[in-house]
Amino acid sequence: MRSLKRAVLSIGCLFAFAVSAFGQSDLQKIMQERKLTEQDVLAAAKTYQPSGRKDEFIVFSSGGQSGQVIVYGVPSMRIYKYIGVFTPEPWQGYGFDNESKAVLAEGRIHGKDITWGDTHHPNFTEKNGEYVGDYLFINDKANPRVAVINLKDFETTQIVVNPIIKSEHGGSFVTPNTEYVIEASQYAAPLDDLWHPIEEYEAVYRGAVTLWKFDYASGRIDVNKSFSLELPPYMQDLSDAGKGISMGWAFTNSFNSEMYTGGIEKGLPPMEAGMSRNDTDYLHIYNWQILEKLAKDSKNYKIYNNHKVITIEAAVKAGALFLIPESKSPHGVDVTPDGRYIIVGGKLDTHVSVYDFKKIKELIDKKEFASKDPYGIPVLDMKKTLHGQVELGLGPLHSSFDSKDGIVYTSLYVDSQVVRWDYKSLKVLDRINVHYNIGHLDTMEGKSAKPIGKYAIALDKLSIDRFNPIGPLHPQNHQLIDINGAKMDLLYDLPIGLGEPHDVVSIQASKLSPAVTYKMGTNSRTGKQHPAMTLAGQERVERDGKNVKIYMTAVRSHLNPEHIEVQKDDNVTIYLTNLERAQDETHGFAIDNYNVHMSAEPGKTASITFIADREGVFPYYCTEFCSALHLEMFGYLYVKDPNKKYESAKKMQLQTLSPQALETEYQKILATNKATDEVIGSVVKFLTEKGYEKYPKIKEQVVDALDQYSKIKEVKDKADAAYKAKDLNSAILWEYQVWQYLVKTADVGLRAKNNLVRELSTPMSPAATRGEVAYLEGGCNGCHVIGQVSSGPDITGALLRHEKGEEWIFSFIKDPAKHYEEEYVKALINYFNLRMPNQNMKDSEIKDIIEYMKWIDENAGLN
Ligand code: K7E
Ligand code: CUA
Repeated sequence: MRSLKRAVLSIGCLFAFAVSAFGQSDLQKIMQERKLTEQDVLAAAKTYQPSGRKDEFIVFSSGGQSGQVIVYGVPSMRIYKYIGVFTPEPWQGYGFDNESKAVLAEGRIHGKDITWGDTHHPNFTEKNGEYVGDYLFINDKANPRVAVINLKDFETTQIVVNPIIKSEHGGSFVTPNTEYVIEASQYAAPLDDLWHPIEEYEAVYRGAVTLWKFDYASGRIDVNKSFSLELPPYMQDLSDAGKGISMGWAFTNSFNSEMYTGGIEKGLPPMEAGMSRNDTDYLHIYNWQILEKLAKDSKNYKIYNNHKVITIEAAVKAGALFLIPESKSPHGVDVTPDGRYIIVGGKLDTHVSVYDFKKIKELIDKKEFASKDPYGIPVLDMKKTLHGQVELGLGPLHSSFDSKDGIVYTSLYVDSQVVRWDYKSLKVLDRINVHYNIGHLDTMEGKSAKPIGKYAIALDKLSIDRFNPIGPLHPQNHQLIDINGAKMDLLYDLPIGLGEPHDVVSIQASKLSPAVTYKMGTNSRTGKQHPAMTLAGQERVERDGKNVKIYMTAVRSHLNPEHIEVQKDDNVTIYLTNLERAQDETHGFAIDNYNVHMSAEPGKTASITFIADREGVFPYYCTEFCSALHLEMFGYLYVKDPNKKYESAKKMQLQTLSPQALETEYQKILATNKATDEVIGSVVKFLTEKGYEKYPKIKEQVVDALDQYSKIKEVKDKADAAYKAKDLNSAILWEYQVWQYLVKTADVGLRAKNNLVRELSTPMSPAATRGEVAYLEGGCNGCHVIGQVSSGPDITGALLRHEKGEEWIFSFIKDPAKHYEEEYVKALINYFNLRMPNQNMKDSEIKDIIEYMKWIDENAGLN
């Protein structure tokens, strides 16, 4: 009852909204103490999100070697989630429950579990080149794979393994209407998956680009409708899809037109020397719309590992594949929002090259080629296709676009800078230092057909001295840059302590509409109803030989069943359905020592399977702190060896309670329940009278509260029946269960009431707000509880209890002793056995407190 009373009291204090009242002088004091410049404070003001405030943009970052995706907000740079993708992630049960194991199993390569990934480039589904925000794709460079993440619940639902290449880099880039997800190889290797000596490099080793077909209806990549294009062993690199005028085309650069194969161990110059010998490498230009048609006729492709690979020859013949020289050791390739220009960076060049697709297309249409490469692919003249080249600085890599026409931002790896420039006029406009060695950068929705700009994020590879030292392995540094003004402005450093994130994509938060809970019984990895969905009352154990299936439910704060008995070496599957409908009421499930864990968000059904190969008693428990009685949310798994004889231990004789004592305890819990129920009654009355139904969020809470309340009847009947049968022990336990439901109802109900009062109360004036601070800081709430008589009188209505109330209260607070002899005050002193002390308030503070008291009176009806 204690905690409940306190909860009721806190409702009394519900006018105590959080108020921060830093005066100017306080701010300056803190700036001095913390050595902050005005610039720093401005940056803080631009990024700080007060409690409860939401971010404007959501950023999805690759998690690098962690094989995960990191989700954070802009401008706050607060991290929201790590999504398990290629790597087990215990919190989400990813890789520990059967449903997610099935997803990870899709990522096996030739039957081998691959439990890590080198994630590089996340990308959204697109429509007309704009981000849709219902799915996210991400590639694994190390083990050529692409994963699909459903943004309804931010869970990975599919992994596809590239059937022909050994490594990749240029994925996962999406065509303008999500027709295909592009994945280009990195290190050339034989496509037939057999041994071939390096001497056969030119003859047999190949690169490729795979076009994964995305099927919107199922939200999955359709492997059967996907195909690849064979490419020369030039070490293909990053890619981007054309749009607008370059719709249908895609672009992939490369860095080994030399076809150098190294041999440092044989005394030959290393790869790095041989691969940067030529002045130019090749930008690959291919048309996926033509390739799509070629993939329909078997004379155009070869089959490797059940997968169609269109030959270079067929692609060239159909006019679907061309090359253009690009500057030494190029890196990023980015198509402008209108699709007209293609911007290529060069790791060893100070220039970026801007290719004009119009010029490219004219040359292709006129069949005007400068030469052919050794594989017969037409090569276009570089100069004739260039719009121009711009000297940006050392090591230009990746580009991202602004909402302003022609404006682009490019990262300089070696110079550690972001450069703002104009790709139409080819002029450099501004540059800013970043810390340090930036790889990718991203402006908001900056790689879509409609960039928003506003902020840029620099993904810095090295953080060196920017953070507190945490050992030799340093975090990456994601820096937020304000790009609204004429000068770029560095706002915030976010250390990323999970792998090396190569790239991020950002989207307006308003474009995402994730679910709050699951439809009851959902298998989150398929989105379909789980065949083992278990509703209340359907909990059961089914045994078939050595296979034991347990259909379990979870709801605050118990798992059902609470005891499971199996025999040693049984094959056990536990299906868990979280029956909650309330937002954020997740239950986790683990069995000690058995390396199993699952996360069941409200409505989800998940399962684990294991061989009970160790005899003993194993507690299982809920792993999310889901309620006050979360620790009680557990049970026992008993694993008994059928081949063993067990001697039962002697029963201990414990003292039991006398019948009178039981009766007393029973009456006590009855009284407690009655009192609690009355509190609930008053809360429900308040909510109903004030029309809670008009407020959807509050209505949701009330529904949740009543859901708990509705469970009472059944339990109460059991209590009554037990009492009738003179089984007082059971009656008491069932009454305690009634109390559990009552407390949960009250808990949510009071939260709803609190929120409703906030909705209904009139806004506080600045004076009243200051007054509340003075009231709280002055410690007035030590004796006065609003809406209640406690160790001092209720201050509600105090202004009205006196003639010239405001004047009297002012004088009383200022100098209470002056009034001690007044009859009214004397009576109060007698009653409370306390005198109102002099709090030495300033006049202005007293005036503010009076304004606060007026506001209390205005809202007194809500108390
Ligand atoms: Cu430049 Cu893999 Cu996109 Cu890293 S890649 S930086
Ligand atoms: Cu459910 Cu803790």
